[in-house]
Amino acid sequence: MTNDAAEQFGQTPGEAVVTMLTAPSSSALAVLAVAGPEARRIVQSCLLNPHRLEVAEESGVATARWHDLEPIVLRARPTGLPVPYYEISCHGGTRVWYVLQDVVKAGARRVNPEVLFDQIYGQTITRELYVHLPRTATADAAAALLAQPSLWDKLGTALLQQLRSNQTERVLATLNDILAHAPYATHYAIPWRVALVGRPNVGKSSLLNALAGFQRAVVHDAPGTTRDVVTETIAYLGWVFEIHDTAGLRDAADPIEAEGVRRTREATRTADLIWLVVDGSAAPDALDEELLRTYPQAILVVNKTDLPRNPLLERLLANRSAFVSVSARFSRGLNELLDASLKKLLGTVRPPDPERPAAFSPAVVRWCQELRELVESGELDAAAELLECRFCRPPRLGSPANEPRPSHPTNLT
Ligand SMILES: Nc1nc2c(ncn2[C@@H]2O[C@H](COP(=O)(O)OP(=O)(O)OP(=O)(O)O)[C@@H](O)[C@H]2O)c(=O)[nH]1
Ligand SMILES: [Mg+2]
Repeated sequence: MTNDAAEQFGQTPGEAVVTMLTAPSSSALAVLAVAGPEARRIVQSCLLNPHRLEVAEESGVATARWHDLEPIVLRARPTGLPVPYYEISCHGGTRVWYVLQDVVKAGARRVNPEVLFDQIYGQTITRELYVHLPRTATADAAAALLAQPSLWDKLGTALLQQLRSNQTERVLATLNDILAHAPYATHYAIPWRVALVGRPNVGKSSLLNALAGFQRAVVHDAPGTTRDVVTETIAYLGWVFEIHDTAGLRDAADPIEAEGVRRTREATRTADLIWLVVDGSAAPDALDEELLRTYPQAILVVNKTDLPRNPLLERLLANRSAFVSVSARFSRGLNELLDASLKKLLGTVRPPDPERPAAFSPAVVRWCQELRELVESGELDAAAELLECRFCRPPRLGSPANEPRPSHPTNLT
């Protein structure tokens, strides 16, 4: 490690930081990362068998015992990164918090993963990957994210060649394509927000429960049952939907219900998608018509299709090019509803794409836009520099030029 790297690492020379790499959850296993000039001393002081740290340094990975006998797996990467870096895999749940506490007591500062990855990877695609990876909630989304550094590495090299041979049109076409897909790629790590709206008693809460697979929201045959926004997340084809069940929309005299209606309108403002539910067995009323006019972008969901359809509904449906029929009570039509939703959001029905370089975070979107501006204004040297330092995974500070490039810190062998 160079002195520069040590100074860059934190405000206090000689410090170490610790962070949780795995999402806080009731998982069986968890991983902590300890990094910084003091990381070695700190980790060693927590081990019952401190010599195991040397074994980890020699072979990349070793089993060891925490001072209270807890078995752990220790990974080490002594070279290739700007600072000493260790990973501790231990039991998850509440157990990992004790291990974390021990590391803090031994002198490490607890930080968010962003701080640690900033220091190790700088403003690069790899940093963006590690910051966003724990936020993904499906295996497909995680796979699509994990593929990004090598996809961008390859694409970056191709774009650099195109820049050097003045093929700016090709570079711009690629960047435009990536930016056009950014609105969905950013959802690898962020759920799609869906607001369930409709007049009271049409079966919104029942639909939420059918999708969640358990009785998340109270269902009742009295209109005005749901007062607050009730949220549940579900996964479908690798995407995550955060569904917000809302109070039935009507002019409510009751002040609590009126507040619920205000929150419903708020939820529709921040949603990526609106499901407007109507009761297929009942005659539509003026409120249904008004809601259709208020939310022309919504997917119309006709519920209670297990009951005979009310003939008066035809007039309401006649003005709509598409609608989805469901029965929340019998969990029918749910996949069709989710397919229609993906089609609306993505233009297609498919899982996150592990083969396409994607602008999957706000920072990556910004870099692509900056790159496009530089190419458009003919500043090709600056564009090449931006490509190299953000996307092409150059050897890191402190690693000799002939050393392999650093890879995923959990893949240390
Ligand atoms: N037959 C039938 N009944 C349903 C279906 N979905 C909901 N219901 C019934 O419709 C009534 C209202 O259901 P809820 O899910 O509470 O309706 P809601 O739209 O959330 O109502 P509010 O919270 O008052 O706005 C309940 O008696 C449900 O059992 C369905 O698919 N088929
Ligand atoms: Mg409800």
